[in-house]
Amino acid sequence: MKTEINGSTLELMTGDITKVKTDAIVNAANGTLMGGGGVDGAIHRAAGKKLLEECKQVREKQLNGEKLPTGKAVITGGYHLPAKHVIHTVGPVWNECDEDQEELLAGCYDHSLKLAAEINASSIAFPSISTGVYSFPIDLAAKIALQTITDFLMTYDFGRVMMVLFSQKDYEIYAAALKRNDRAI
Ligand code: AR6
Repeated sequence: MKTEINGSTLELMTGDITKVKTDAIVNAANGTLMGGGGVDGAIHRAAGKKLLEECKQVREKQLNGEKLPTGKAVITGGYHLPAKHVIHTVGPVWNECDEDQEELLAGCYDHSLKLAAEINASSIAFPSISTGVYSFPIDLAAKIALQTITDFLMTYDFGRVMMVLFSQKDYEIYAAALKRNDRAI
């Protein structure tokens, strides 16, 4: 499913993000940037050891040894991936009592898109951030993701944004949210 927003394209597809040839793919990482399970593990396996080495450098030099805060993003090379760059972001862990989590999830998409624009990327692919291990409800996550991407595309002349969903069920949830998305008017 594809929609045009202000001259750019927002596209939903099913697939494995490690196989997508694009300027940047986004990793649903954790604050350590040292890899993990889910899409993070898949990206590190496909990119090879040099990705972890660069992540260690980013931790030391850009983050002064601290963890990457939730909702923020950093960029590295793609190494053995077909994507040129990997943008690592940390989604919120779902917790019903936390009022900031919607804003934090929106921050993941917004900061990743802005980093991509800074390096003059014109294509980017996102996984469904926080909806695996971090248990964010996928209906709400889809709404936040698509609204934030739409708001960005209404402001920036970007190119192509893809949401790469790992199952048909996730794809259908995002497709329903895209049909309801009224931000692109
Ligand atoms: N391509 C596209 N999507 C994928 C792929 C893939 N190859 N593999 C999994 N997904 P998750 P989170 C989907 O758990 O919830 C890690 O351990 C998956 O089906 O990867 O943000 C990190 O180190 C789900 O829909 O990320 C963190 O500790 C979505 O990607 C933690 O998990 C996100 O699921 C982050 O949890």
